[in-house]
Amino acid sequence: MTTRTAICALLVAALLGCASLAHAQAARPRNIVFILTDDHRYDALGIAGHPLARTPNMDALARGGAHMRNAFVTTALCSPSRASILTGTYAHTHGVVDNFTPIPPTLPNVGQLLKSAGYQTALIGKWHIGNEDDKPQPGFDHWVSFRGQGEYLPRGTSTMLNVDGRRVPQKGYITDELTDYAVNWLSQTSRERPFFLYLSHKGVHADFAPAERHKGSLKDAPVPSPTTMSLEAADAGRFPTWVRNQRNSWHGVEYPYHSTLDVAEYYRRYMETLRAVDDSVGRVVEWLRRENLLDSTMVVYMGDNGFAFGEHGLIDKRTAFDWSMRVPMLVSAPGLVRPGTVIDRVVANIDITPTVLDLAGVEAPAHVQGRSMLPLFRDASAPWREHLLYEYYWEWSFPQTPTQFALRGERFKYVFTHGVWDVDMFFDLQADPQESRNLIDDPAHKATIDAMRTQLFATLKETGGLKIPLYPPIGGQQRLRNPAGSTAQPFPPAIQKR
Ligand SMILES: [Ca+2]
Repeated sequence: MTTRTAICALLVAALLGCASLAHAQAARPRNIVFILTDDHRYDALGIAGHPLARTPNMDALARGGAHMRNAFVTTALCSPSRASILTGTYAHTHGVVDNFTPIPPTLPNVGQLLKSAGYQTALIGKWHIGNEDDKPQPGFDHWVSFRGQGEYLPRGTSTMLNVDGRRVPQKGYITDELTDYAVNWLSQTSRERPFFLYLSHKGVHADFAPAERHKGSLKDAPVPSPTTMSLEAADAGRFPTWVRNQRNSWHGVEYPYHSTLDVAEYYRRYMETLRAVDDSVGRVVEWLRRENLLDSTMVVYMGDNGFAFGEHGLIDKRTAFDWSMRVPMLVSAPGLVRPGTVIDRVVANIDITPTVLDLAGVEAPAHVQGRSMLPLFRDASAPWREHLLYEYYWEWSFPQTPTQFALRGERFKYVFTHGVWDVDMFFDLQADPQESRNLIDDPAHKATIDAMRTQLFATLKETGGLKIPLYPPIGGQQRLRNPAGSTAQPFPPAIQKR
């Protein structure tokens, strides 16, 4: 063997060694850190180019792994989305279609499944499934939560945390305090078994309250003004009557929360509040780095739904517009996800449970309706779903948003509205990413619209969704209109007699 051949042989052996090491790392169970934030819209990230975003830690997480640019939730509302994350099922399967209904005990959550497989597990932060109940749920060795939405800052005895069943006063700003609890628990975990941390922030849910250190930090920053905000834009875009009417409602720019709220200022406060969540991501990642655990841990960051700041004349979430159903999703998993990966396949909250189970080598139960994303991490062109099913069920409390079912593909979206005398919606997101033109009556798209409607109902049928979950009304209704705002809007031209 010549010297050159020997060097080549050594290089090949070294490369093979690296490959088998990577394989061994990928094959064995890893630690899992799942960080969930509340109402974080998909584009509110530095890497997404948002002018108000100050998210260096989230950006670094994405750069070190994957940015899932077409990540969605299957229902854009806190409790239903969380129940879908925890069980890997659609809202029509778990039945949590409002913020009051608990997950049925027949559907084990991902904590239970990983704990049974030997993981050390903790849930720290917002649970908010089943209304005000914050008692420890099965599947978590350690539990830190609070009732309902929780509070950003302590307010005497009304802001108590539930720590493993004990009432403990909240001491400080909630995002920082939850991170303290998370890092403290991580520090106590054994290296003998993998861990699963579910860190679920209250931030950035309304009413936004930034940490003291971030207050006013964006006060002079210009706020993007949505091109779809005006009534003229809604008319020109051929939007349904319910969309044009909602602008003058609790969830509209003309009467937001039945107040005179300045939506641009509200947006700044939201982005300032997000900065502490970014700090939290940085602290958790730094702890993993210091403990030399980054390489053996998958970190997933995502939002539970989006939020509008004037798009289509609306605020809030619930609808099938992208600002509502699309969320940030960032994945770091050294050895499994190459740094700088960008994936545009349509992934969702229901894919989280099957993905982490796959990583842990645990078979997903038959009821799981999402898919493991691990094949996509290896090869972004791997076989995958073409469209994602979205659903939202009308709520008594907020009657301005009707029941909606939608199919979202990488290019097209079809939205079927149930229970109102109105038109549906169809968007070409490649040509019109801001969803400014409803193409439902465009003959050029008729064949695609018909095919997507057929597929929507086929998907609903296959997944047991041809039913409307219904519960008795709870609480009051936010149904007022502002007499000084827009009047009732006419029927869309498409359903006026010609
Ligand atoms: Ca939410």
